[in-house]
Amino acid sequence: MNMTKGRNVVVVGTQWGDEGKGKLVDWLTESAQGVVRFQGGHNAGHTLVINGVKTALHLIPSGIMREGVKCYIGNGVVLSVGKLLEEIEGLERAGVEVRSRLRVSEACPLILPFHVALDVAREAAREQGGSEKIGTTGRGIGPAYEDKIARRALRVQDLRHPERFAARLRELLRLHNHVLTTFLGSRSFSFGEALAPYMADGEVQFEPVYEEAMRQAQALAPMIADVSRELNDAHLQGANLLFEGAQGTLLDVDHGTYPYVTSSNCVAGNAAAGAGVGPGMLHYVLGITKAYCTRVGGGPFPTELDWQTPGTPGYHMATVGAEKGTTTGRSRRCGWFDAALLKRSAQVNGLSGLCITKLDVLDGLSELKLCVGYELDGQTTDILPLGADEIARCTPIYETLDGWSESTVGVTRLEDLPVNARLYLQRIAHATGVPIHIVSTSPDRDHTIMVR
Ligand code: 2SA
Ligand code: MG
Repeated sequence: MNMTKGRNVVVVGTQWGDEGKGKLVDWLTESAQGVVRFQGGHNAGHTLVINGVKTALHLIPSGIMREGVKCYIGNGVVLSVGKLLEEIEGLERAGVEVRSRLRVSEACPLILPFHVALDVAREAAREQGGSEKIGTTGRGIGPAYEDKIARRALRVQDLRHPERFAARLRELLRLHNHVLTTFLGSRSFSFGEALAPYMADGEVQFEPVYEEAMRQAQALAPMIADVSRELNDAHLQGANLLFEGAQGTLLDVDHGTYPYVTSSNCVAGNAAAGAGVGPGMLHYVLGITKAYCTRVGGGPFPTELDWQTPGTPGYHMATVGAEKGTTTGRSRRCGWFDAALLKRSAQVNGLSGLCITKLDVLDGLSELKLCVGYELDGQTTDILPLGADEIARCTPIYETLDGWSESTVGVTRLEDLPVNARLYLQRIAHATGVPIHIVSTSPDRDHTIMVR
């Protein structure tokens, strides 16, 4: 964990996102020279308060808040240039210098307005066709990754070649407008105001998309880089790099609760592929883990509680934990800690250690349940199965532990935690098979316990 020279750390969420990665990345950045995003897009989010100004970051690594730290957006990220520029301007208004410290991979696939239209239309079609919505963030993430995998995406580097860009854009629009008008267009729904400037007759128009992209290209140009090469060079010069995962392991497109997942690999291994470095450059994997579970959007959640009725433990988690999404403001579903889920997460990430966050939210609950396995089709299992249908059929097997009434807010030494809180942590480490290296006891960066 010691960030001596040339030691690189990957930070991943081990549940369904919103585990509190932002605080830990900010805290660890003290010993890093570079922070790297390697997957996802502006569907991620955390709020920072700088000099009294509230700024939500979705794309730019939170390392940007530390002077001198370089920030990288790797090839694995799907990029909305418009949203990136908005974020840069927001930070600059708060007095943070961004442009000289931010590097954006030329290999990032672009998110363009038709991706957002497709995302919105598909969700509406699912709902109207009687299937459960994925509950996407509506940011065009899935359709942008589809274009990447189908080898037809427009990428950051194409912005440098207006003619090539225009030709490919026309092809993409032919394809996607066909889908929008024939397959999805028969359903009645609204694309919303944000898309209005690009749409006419239910189709996305070439001119506004092209012109906007070319304008944005100029502003982006100085930040476009060969991020893979820069990271390898920084490593050779002894820099400590921090790879900042977005979303969480159970939202990973392969290992999550498929199809209720995001469209990228959120697991630690993708830090290498999504940034353009070798796996040997990833030295330590920190799994950020909430002391209970939350998820936003659709899909199975074995330990979900009633989180809407006052007086229940689920309501306690939702309200004390202020469980609302940063990007969309949606309420997060809440439930008991799931050690069998975490066992899956530990395996697919190769976790070196856990950071338990929001322990203080559990203060005052008289008893705590911890899921150690499931009953599935008459058998028991100690690890989360693969795929939404199997997971939906799981009945959790719980252990019950005593809670604690003392406040743990702001505690900075393990021995100062109530004995039942320590027992709860011990049980988590034992049941998941991963040592706990850090415990966070409030959003404040100083309220952090280093266990070793
Ligand atoms: P998408 O938009 O295609 O990635 O959505 C697919 C699923 O992934 C979930 N997802 C998330 N879950 C938790 N947090 C996320 N980021 C924001 C935040 C969310 C917000 O940090 O607070 O503000 O609502 C995130 N991004 C994607 C999503 O809910 C779908 O289940
Ligand atoms: Mg978040």
